[in-house]
Amino acid sequence: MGAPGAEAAERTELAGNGFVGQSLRRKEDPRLITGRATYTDDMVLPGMLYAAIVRSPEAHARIVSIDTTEAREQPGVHAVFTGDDLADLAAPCPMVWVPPGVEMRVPDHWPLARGKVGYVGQAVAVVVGADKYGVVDAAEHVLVDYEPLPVVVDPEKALEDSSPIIHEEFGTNKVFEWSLPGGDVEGAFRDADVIVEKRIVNHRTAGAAIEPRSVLAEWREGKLTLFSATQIPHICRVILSIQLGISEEKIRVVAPEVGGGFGSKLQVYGEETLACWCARKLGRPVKWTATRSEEMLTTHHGRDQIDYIRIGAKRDGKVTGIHARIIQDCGSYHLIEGPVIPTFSACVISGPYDFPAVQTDIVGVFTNKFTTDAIRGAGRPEATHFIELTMDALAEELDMDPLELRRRNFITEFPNERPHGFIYDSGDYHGTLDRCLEHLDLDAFRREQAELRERGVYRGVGFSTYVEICGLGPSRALGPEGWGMQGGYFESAQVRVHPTGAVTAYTGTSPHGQGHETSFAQIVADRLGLTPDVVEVIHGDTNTGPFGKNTYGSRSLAVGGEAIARAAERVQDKARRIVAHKMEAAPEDIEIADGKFQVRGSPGKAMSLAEVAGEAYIPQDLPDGMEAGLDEMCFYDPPNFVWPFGAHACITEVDAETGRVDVVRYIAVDDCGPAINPALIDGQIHGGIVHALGQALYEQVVYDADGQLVTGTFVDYALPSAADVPSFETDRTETPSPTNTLGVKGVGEAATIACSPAVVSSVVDALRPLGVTEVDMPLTPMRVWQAIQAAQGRGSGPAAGEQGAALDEHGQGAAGSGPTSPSEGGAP
Ligand code: MCN
Repeated sequence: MGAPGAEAAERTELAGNGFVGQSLRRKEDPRLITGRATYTDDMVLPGMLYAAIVRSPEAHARIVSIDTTEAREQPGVHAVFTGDDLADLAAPCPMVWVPPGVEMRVPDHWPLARGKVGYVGQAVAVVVGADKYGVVDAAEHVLVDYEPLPVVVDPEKALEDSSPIIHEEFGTNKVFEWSLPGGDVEGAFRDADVIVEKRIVNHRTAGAAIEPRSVLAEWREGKLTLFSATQIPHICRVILSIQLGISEEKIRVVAPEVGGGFGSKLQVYGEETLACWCARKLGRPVKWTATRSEEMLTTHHGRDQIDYIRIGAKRDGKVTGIHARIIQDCGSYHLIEGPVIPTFSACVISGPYDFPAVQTDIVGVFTNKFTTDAIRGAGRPEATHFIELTMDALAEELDMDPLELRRRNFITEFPNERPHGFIYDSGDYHGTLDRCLEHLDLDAFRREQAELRERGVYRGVGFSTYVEICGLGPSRALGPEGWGMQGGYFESAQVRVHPTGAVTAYTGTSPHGQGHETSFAQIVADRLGLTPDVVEVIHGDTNTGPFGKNTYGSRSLAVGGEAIARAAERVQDKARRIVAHKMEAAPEDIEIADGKFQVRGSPGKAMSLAEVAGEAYIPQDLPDGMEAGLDEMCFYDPPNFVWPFGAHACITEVDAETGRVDVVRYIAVDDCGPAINPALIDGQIHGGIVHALGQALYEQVVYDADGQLVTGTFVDYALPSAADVPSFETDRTETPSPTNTLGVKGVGEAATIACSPAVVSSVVDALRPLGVTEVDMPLTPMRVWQAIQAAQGRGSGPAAGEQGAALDEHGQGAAGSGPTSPSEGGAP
């Protein structure tokens, strides 16, 4: 179960022009901000047809009959298909986590429902026709007769014996149960002087990428091309090959420009398979693009955990153990990896603290909702949230400063093997907290807070010190014989110097906003004595470059960037040997200076990369035994995960009359190793904070008791805008990871993992004089106001940890109301 040891990677001295570490502007931005980028929905192919999907209005029902006659007769309609028509599919949508020794219940999940539906929005038929809007109208004419079945949406109720069963074949709604223990947890609680316990609801959220999902499939001469707004083109190709029963080399998957994913496009959705199947059947290209409501209904959701946490400690604050029981709402069917997500909570259960014993017990549950799967952070935001809020509760119980409690328990020695077998690679947890406090000046804030309170203004500060696991990851740890993921977790790269000296770098990663074209070009440029603008980085097309494992889990730099660096170093090494041969010098004496390969200290004895390429591609005088060409590949499988960390502080002001929360200051100090491009890191941190602020304050996917999605549009699902957040104060420390030669760790999810407990804790700190000790996210004005009323003994607001609260609240018309919604300002 444990990760393999962190074999120290030797860090190479960077040769060349020192572009690594510079905040270069993103190479990809000019086309993005001038509207010249091509997204899937922009594409039009000759003879292209459009698909519209008929979706279930019922959360749980048997399909009695589907009558497509009328729909087929609508103008422009070429075909209408149902689940029965797709009987020739070789396999349902796969779920790729098969944990060894665990009974995992995986219902067949077909692109079009067969016999029954388990969630509102489940696809039951597809209409294909010539007109984009005509097919939507025609879909209204598909008549489906449903026999409704009892619905269950609350995961804890779904586990009760009296609950309706969603998949009769299993006789239970339990998806799986497994534990990740480490050390003697029960002993740890026996030895503890103090035990704090909490129940924390980490509610359901949406990825909410601005570009909705979109697919365009084309068959030509026995070959399939799928253009898809996906994070995982290579993985998608493997899965399509299995589902469609087509040999993999006949399939090309292209991720054109992808307008954000945030995990929600780390998926192979039924619509991807369906478009390919329809295109093959009809012999015409078929496009489908989700409407925003379809996106909210049927693009996987995230979080949706109920967490029961216990932390034990001695009187002096030294923690003795942590135990978490996680109830994960999986929705009614799986997509590719949903059930594994809470395992990532378990990986970081120790946080940055030296818990001698840890244990996570996870139970996955079917409910009549859509699938949950990876959304930015995937399991680690949930864990940070429950660890940090429980540490705050422990500090309260011990009457100790919460930062002092953290400092007493920080891990200080690295590499550090945690009780459950994971090895933290490197860290300096005091360092990031110190830096955060340098920015904050806590004493000054406390004085200001006291003065403001005198005037009835409630400001508070909250902290989050976190560690995360990313850089997925060692195949030995994650693969079939490790956790049971059915795949490898290496990354691939190819660095090709063309005969003229131009350079193309192919990466198996598939960026969709992270800026790999820039940062990877910086890495290659330094190794080949070039400037990044002449290094072209190609990604997202299974027909170019080697097989890759794509972008998620903040893996691209630590695994894909390392692969690129290694491939570039292989090119550099060959170039050195060619130059040494031509200059009659030793390869070790060739250095990169002034953009050339030169004999050390002899600027006159130098060759440009173009000259080296000329020698390599017109091989008349190469060293004996050397092959022609200058083109190198690397498949890099890391020896360990990487473990970024940091300290965040949030200051909020709460209007005690209305419950409105404003974020006044936000300070983020993160450590993701040496920066390749500091501006890209800042961008990732900014976006990551806003993502988690959204969850903490505004966003919630809400289903009513009948399984109807109530938050189906951006009117009901409130995303924060730039106007709702302050200007963030970011800083970094740089502690290299010994896992890779770049020393880097991931940063794409770090801020999302860190942020939410700092926000909640700051609101509790603000309202402490009013007696508020806890509030569950999202901290909508209604919830905060109710918490104040309850603490003041005026009425019964929903206590923290009550799952039902969101639904009741929504029923009263408050949940999901956005930061700018007029309905939320006033108290009821
Ligand atoms: N970086 C760097 N130096 C470091 C660390 C990182 O310059 N020491 C840079 C990298 O070169 C890269 C960027 O930071 O350009 C992010 O790198 P990394 O942490 O490796 O993350 P990934 O590229 O693998 O991105 C995945 C991550 C995830 S899991 C989600 S979810 C997410 C995220 O990135 N979704 C995003 N950031 C997003 N940003 C945008 N704009 N859109 C999304 O959908």
